[in-house]
Amino acid sequence: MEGTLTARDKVGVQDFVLLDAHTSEAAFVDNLRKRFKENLIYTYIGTLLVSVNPYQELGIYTVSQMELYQGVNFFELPPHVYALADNAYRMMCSELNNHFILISGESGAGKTEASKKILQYYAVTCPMTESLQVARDRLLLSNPVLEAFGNAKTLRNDNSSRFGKYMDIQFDLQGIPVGGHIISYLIEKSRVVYQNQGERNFHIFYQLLAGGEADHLASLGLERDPQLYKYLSQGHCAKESSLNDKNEWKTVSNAFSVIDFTEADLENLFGIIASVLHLGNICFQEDDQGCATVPDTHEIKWIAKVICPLTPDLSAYARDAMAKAVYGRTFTWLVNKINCSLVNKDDTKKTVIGLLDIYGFEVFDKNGFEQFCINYCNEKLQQLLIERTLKAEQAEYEMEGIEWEPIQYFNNKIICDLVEERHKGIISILDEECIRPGPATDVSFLEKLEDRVGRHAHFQTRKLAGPKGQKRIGWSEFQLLHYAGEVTYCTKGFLEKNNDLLYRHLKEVLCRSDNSILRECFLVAELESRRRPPTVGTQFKNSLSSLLEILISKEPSYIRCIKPNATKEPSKFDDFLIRHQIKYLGLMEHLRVRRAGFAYRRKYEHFLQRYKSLCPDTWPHWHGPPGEGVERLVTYIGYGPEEYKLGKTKIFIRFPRTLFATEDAFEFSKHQLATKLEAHWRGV
Ligand code: AOV
Ligand code: MG
Repeated sequence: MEGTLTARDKVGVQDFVLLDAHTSEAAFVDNLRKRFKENLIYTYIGTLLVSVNPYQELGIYTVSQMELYQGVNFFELPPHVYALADNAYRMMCSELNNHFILISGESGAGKTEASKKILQYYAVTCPMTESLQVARDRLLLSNPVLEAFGNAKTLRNDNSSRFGKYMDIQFDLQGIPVGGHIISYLIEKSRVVYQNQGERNFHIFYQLLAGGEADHLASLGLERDPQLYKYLSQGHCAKESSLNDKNEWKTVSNAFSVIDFTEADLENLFGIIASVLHLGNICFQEDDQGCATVPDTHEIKWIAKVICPLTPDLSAYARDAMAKAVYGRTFTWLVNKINCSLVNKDDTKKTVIGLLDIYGFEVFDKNGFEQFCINYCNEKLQQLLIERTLKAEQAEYEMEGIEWEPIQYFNNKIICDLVEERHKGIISILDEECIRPGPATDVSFLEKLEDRVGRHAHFQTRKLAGPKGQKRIGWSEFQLLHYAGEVTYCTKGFLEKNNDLLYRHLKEVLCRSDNSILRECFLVAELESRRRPPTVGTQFKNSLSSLLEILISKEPSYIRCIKPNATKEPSKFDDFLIRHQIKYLGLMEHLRVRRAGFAYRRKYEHFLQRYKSLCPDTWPHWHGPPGEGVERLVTYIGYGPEEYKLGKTKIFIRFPRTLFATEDAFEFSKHQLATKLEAHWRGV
């Protein structure tokens, strides 16, 4: 007995549900820390997987590890991302239904790595035929391409995904991966023209310069040194030692050849990448009339001519808007192109596992329009989680015929409505300000918010808080009380970012470009249309609503990723930072929900299989119905009537300590058995 207790003290428990009831946040952190110190980065809350980024290679993603987890019951082995991936896969195969795995967490927490591990797991363990190998390889290789164009070095993560990603992996009825589909969300276009100190532009620019053949670069009019390009050097870390741009270029080039890109596609694509760099180097000076002139016209002549009638400031603004629009739409084109290569044309029935690698809750010192969108996205996903978790629990209790007390939980629909409700929500109010004639400003937007949603319980501004408003909110800020806590947003830039306008004559130029990708991205129909394109906020709202529709019909699995420290160091566990994430990831709440009914449930067969050695009636074999065997077993080991309930196919255990004690007894009996066997072998 003592032996197991010591082990638990040292390495913690592998499922938070096994901690004592009323677990405090401190106990939660403590368990996570114990495990992290032992390099045990995964822990469950029931079927949810919590993962702490180890910032080091742990040797736990080998093929033999994959084989170990293949086809094994979820709780039989230590927690692992492979166990979760395998469980979803097996359920999909046996029940022929669709699944998704939602991976969330803050920047640098390990979401993208987790999604890659899952994809690799399927690539290695799923059955395969020779003719479908190409489909599998394309699925795998879509990653480096998307990462090259959509990821960048930031202060928080050297390989930070600057877009949200949902990827469906399609399987045929034999469980072979046969195709896929990717949807991207809100690529961070502003990075194309500006980077903070210590950050870089998207990887692809640096990779092309470092790895491209000399004559390729010459044909694009590019020099090898990234410092020569304004769009690449503002963060002062163009040559980042931790990133190997040259090698990555090889990986990306190879990926392009597998994913069905033609020579012409690549020529056009890199023509665009090069032109963005040239665009960034155009400078404007003022002439006698206050208009912009371009002193050095060797970079690009045509664009400069178009924007000259503007002042130098406006010209620079137009130049940047054009670079952002071109890059943003090219990224969308790229995703579509990859999707074409992942399409499986055979129309037999397929099931899917969707992987959602999406930005977690963001709370910075200054929060802007981007954080507003990201946090709104998290509200929606939280709603999905609560609904699905509770619904699933409720359905299971009903199915098993178990009495059950409803769980109290905070329904964050009220916050989703505050943001998204038609005509009334913050996005609608923002849109109104964006289109109304007359001088709309970020200040008038704030006033309108105060006027229209000022009385909402989850909304606050400095003015509304009154002189006694102790909350530190600036005059140009508003605060939302999100399900995960308060976040203060600065309205500066909201209107401009939501509008995302591009001068009409620039669009005209792009529609008529020689470059066929640009012509596909900027359609003449858009110029001819009298309808205003939807704003960024509304587009995002619509795409989230479609995402939710995609997810709601599928069976969920969740991974919550945690970043252990801000310095990207192995073995460093920063309590403060971790507590913060536990809060924003809603983990305590999840544990509570998970516990409110029955902490644990197991199919009779599995329960019996594991613990049958504890009762002489069931050991070594029980020949009757498994439910009766379990009843015999738990009565023998002394379960009280309040501790458990027997359903139609499963035993439900109310308190973790009950299962805990059973586990202890099991470990002890194993130990006894081992000692006996050892003695036997020694001939004692
Ligand atoms: P993110 O996707 O959650 O951030 P990543 O998955 O890119 O974070 O992880 C950041 C870095 O942490 C990786 O580049 C690895 O160096 C390391 N890392 C993450 N998970 C593991 C692991 N399981 N084992 C070893 N190292 C790991 V962002 O895209 O910025 O929100 O937006
Ligand atoms: Mg990522």
